[in-house]
Amino acid sequence: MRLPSVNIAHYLHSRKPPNLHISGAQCWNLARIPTSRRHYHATQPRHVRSVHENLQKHGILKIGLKFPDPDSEYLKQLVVGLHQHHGHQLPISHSASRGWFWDVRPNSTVFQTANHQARSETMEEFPWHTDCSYEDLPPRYFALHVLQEDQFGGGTLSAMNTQRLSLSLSPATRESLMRREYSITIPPEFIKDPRKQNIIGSLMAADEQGQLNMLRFRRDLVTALTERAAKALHELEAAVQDANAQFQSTVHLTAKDFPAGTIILMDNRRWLHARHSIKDPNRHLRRVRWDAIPFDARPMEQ
Ligand SMILES: O=C(O)CCC(=O)C(=O)O
Ligand SMILES: [Fe+2]
Repeated sequence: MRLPSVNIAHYLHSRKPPNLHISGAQCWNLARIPTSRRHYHATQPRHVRSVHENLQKHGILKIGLKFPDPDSEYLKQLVVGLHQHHGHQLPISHSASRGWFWDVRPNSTVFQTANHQARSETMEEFPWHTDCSYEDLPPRYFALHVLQEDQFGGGTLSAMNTQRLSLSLSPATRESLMRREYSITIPPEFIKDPRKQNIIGSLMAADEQGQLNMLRFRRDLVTALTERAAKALHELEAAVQDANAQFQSTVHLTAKDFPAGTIILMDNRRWLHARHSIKDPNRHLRRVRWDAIPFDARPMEQ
């Protein structure tokens, strides 16, 4: 079977009108958008469509803003456009003051949820994961807007394609991962109802085309509830470590590839991501997650 290529679409802004070049594996798709119009293009149906199509096709997309955007206005308008023209559901507001946005930035004193430091407020490494695996309705997409890159070379963001990963698993493991035999603990800072400390569900699901390529995963939160689930989880973990060791299975975005003004958008079910530990306490990303839908609406259970 032909493996999907690792492909990130990359938009750059220049004076030319929007122009999308699709290139082969390992290359960038370049779309040039006028700088003078600032956030205006994020409201243009043609631009929003190309972002939507790239997200559908590749599940990962990189956009370079060539203008300062400290309030992430471009991203806000883009998410509204994806909602208006392509049926993406709007983000759910965080309790924090920034509405849809969450600041991914080291901070040891002021937290965005009352009294709890989220791990995105630390300088720690994040092993391979998808976001909000502990939610009944995990967001289908997320975006990170770099406001200040790590100037000391830390904080590399990596991405791993889940379809490739799934092809490396045995059929029995894939089948086990699709069963609702896993408990996923809700981190304390995200508990909404004190009576609900975990969810029960599957870790893998088929997409709308029936392709078994959707994953939710954050190892430290998952407990297998049966012996076969434990075996499958073990094989999944080993496959993630194997893929991690293979250069062609992952994309690594260093601070150099990911300077201030860059936005990365990802399909949270078709790509796992990881981040290296941060070296620069001033590194600052802004995150938005949207289109929260059930993960395993069509489980294959017996
Ligand atoms: O800091 C990063 O580069 C990624 C952050 C992340 O994965 C998260 O907040 O879930
Ligand atoms: Fe994440």
